Amino acid sequence: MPLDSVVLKRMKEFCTMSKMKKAAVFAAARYLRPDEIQGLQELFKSFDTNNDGVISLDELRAGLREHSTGMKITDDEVRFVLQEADIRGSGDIDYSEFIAATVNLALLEREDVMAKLFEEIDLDNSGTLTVEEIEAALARVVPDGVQHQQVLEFVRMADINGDGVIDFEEFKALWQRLNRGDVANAAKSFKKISASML
Ligand SMILES: [Ca+2]
Ligand SMILES: [Ca+2]
Ligand SMILES: [Ca+2]
Repeated sequence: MPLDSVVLKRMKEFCTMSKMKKAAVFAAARYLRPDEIQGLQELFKSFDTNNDGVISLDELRAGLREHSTGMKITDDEVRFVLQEADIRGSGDIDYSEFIAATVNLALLEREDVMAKLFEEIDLDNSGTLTVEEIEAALARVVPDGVQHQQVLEFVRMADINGDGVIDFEEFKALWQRLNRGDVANAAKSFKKISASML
């Protein structure tokens, strides 16, 4: 059975995202209902052939080759996908990472998903996110964290009213902007990185 081309496209998109965006997608995807990701769950199982809950390099290679009939996928390309999707750096792709890499980003723009993610980051329940709160949230997802400069840039980009913190409206607006931009740029940048893949 050929792998759904939409899912492949999402995987490519994910591989070209910044580390910060990957962490955000990963964190938000945890708030989707099981029925919303059922197809992806089954796809994960089809990759995880030894059923140990993670996709190893060999399983990823076999899965991608099996699902992309007629297209050649090199070892370098498989390693590239593993490296980019393995956001927590364990050397394989676990279930949550796989869902993050293949989820429909439009689902993550939903008000309830955004609200839950915002609440999770807003540790002191102030209704706004500080640089420190965002850094702490990122550190919980990606073990080696994200560069301070990148977080500052993110806050500057999102902080429309210029008060130095991000409220929920600013958070939603930035998220939607990021998603639109990534869709447009992903194909181009991925081509550069991995010319013939998928
Ligand atoms: Ca496995
Ligand atoms: Ca806060
Ligand atoms: Ca603000």
